[in-house]
Amino acid sequence: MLIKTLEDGFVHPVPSEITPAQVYQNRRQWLQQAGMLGLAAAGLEAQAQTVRPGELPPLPAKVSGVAGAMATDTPTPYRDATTYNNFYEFGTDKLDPVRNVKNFVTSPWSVEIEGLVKKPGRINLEDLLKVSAMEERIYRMRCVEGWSMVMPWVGYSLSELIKRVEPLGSAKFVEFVTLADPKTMPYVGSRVLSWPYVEGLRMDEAMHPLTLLTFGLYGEVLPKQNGAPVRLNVPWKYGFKNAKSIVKIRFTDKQPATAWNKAAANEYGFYSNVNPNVDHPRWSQATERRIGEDGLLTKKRKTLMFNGYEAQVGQLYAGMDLTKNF
Ligand SMILES: Nc1nc2c(c(=O)[nH]1)N[C@H]1C(S)=C(S)[C@@H](COP(=O)(O)O)O[C@H]1N2
Ligand SMILES: [Mo]
Repeated sequence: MLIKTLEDGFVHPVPSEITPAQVYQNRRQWLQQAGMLGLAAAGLEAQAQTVRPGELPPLPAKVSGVAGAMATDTPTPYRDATTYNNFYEFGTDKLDPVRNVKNFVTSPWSVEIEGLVKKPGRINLEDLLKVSAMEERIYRMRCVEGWSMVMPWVGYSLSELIKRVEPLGSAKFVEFVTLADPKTMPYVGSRVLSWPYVEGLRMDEAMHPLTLLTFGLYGEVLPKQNGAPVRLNVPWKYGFKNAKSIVKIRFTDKQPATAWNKAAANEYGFYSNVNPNVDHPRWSQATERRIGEDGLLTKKRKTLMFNGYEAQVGQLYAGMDLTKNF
């Protein structure tokens, strides 16, 4: 296994880092076998908790039953998943978030529900965690920059929360507003993006069972650099749709103005569905480099339509011209 250390940026072998990912992989195989044999859910959960990295508080979850939610790809090693990050509030280098999150305060936390909804209001994180049972999901994640990861998230379908707050019939889109605190996020105020970082989904995308409101990674609460304490994960879209550290969810009748679309509308559309046939104006989107697999001789992978989730989400875009609605 090749690991980039924070200090020197060099890539060297760190054999001790192999273990968590391998153990995790074995655990998943065990879970699949146990599942096929019909073993008790309690036993599965007990097993699930034994192999978390142990760096953060545990967030127990059952294996998701949602169609497509458990990719069989090998999860990206914990170390890579928690050090190679995009979180521009903490800097634009991949290693900046993990270096700079020290003063980021993620507790107490609450999320404001706003706009075209019957039950607006502020929900404390503790209550948000209880809206639905936690599920483990293994998602392929594809960054618009051309790399991908496989992430074992913990959370529940966003639709569970949406049903709870009862959107009005006039609500057509959901907007996600994230924290922008210049005191604890050193790059808020920099001119790379306009802050706060905002993302959005069409209502049917937000209601799709694969759209995950995420609280954990690798069986533990989210590390700060991965968007603690609550973020979004929409696995068939480019990574930038997955707003981190959400503070507001707003229901609207207008397509939200999103951070990357505002920054460069010709490069980042509202939909941002993973599509190997629609190139970014400055580079191809046909292939990807999977983080953790990057040896000198490792071939790039072919990027799949809707990141491999076409069977589950293709019908959401039936009849749309995806070269125009990119
Ligand atoms: N608030 C906020 N959310 C964000 C970003 C960001 O800069 N700020 N970057 C996005 C991008 S480009 C990606 S690829 C993913 C990365 O998530 P990860 O670091 O957990 O892999 O977060 C997304 N969510
Ligand atoms: Mo990204």
